[in-house]
Amino acid sequence: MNCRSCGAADLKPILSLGNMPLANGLLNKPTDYEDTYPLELVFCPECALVQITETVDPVKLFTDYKYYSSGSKTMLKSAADLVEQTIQRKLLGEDSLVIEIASNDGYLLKNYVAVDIPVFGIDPCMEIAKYAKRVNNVNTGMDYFSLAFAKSLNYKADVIHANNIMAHMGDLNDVAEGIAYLLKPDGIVIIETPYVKDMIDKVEFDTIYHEHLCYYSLMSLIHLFNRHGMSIMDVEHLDIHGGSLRVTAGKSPKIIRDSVSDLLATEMMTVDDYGYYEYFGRRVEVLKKDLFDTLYGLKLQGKRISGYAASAKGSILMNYCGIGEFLNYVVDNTPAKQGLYTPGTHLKIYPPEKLLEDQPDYALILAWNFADEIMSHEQEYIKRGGKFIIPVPKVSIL
Ligand code: JHZ
Repeated sequence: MNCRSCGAADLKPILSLGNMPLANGLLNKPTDYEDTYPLELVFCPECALVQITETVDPVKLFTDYKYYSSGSKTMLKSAADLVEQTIQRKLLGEDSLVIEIASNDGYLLKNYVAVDIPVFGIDPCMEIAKYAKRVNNVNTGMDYFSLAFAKSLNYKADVIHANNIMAHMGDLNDVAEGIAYLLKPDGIVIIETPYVKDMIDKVEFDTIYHEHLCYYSLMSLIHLFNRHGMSIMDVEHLDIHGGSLRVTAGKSPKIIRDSVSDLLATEMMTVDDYGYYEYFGRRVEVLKKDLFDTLYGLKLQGKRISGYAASAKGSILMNYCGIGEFLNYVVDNTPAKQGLYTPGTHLKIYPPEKLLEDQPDYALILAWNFADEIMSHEQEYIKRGGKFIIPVPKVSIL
């Protein structure tokens, strides 16, 4: 295959996770049939984009999607803070327009709606888009974003948000061109995406799944956006989702902040160098063995273990590490996921209340990115002697 961004042919292998089920492919019954697909991570030496080779049809991935961003207080706060900053930065008001690509349940745009700034969300998942309209009063178009979609709208945006969606895009150049088309001349696009350097440094291998086609560095984003007449004006490194970049780009920015050159300097000889990825596979193997041995040891002692969070990353972690048989069930606060079964491992998903009812000895946090938030509202479980296991970046028991 050729690079999804620059088209170069000579992509270098980084890691193979073998054949994996779809990470959000929750099952109605434990006996339901499910497909698996290869999960191979590669690196483009030309533009530094890390990507997977397999492209699963987005219709299979997103038609029955059950991820609601509002499930995390951390996400809600981060979105509210970003909106507040953006309103001040662009002096937005009733005559402005804010568009969000993959607006999910409206968790971000609702903050603009609350202060009467016009918004338009775009999201292909019908149930979630309906929820955004019904619950958060966010006007949402049910579709995949593309240049053609951008051209079908007869307005332009002051601000475009694209949080946790660039990773999911197969045709990056079409999406970037669509963004450039949809921006007013002085409009800005604000993108948040998991940072590949955090993924490698913190062994976050379970964030590799078929939905995530691309794993970005600042450098790879610069290559992409420059190709479509946009420049990155500033960048922030956030803790969210295990480490993310928040970049702001525009068509003719007057100022490029030092944050861009500063972060770029730290990326030289790391994310742009194939050698940087050389030991990733071995570090993943070490983590897999540690996690397996830890859980196996606990089972030998007769301990009961549950999973906490039916996350996409949890699916990959459980399947790749072969630990599903050690867990009795998984709890998750998303009503749409409760009662279903985890992909590959077929564990039943219960509401979080099950943890106190059942009081397992250990709960493995499968959304380790929200470990603090999860533990903060499970203090009673801890008081009664329950312990949490955090698998990434290294196995720890708290
Ligand atoms: P979470 C998601 O991946 C989906 P996932 C997506 N593909 C993406 O790009 C990345 O994020 C960045 C539950 N939960 O966010 C809710 C509790 O039960 O880590 C969710 O099901 N109690 C768009 O799925 C799951 O955990 C809680 O207190 O790997 C979180 O999944 C909290 C905070 C969450 O990402």
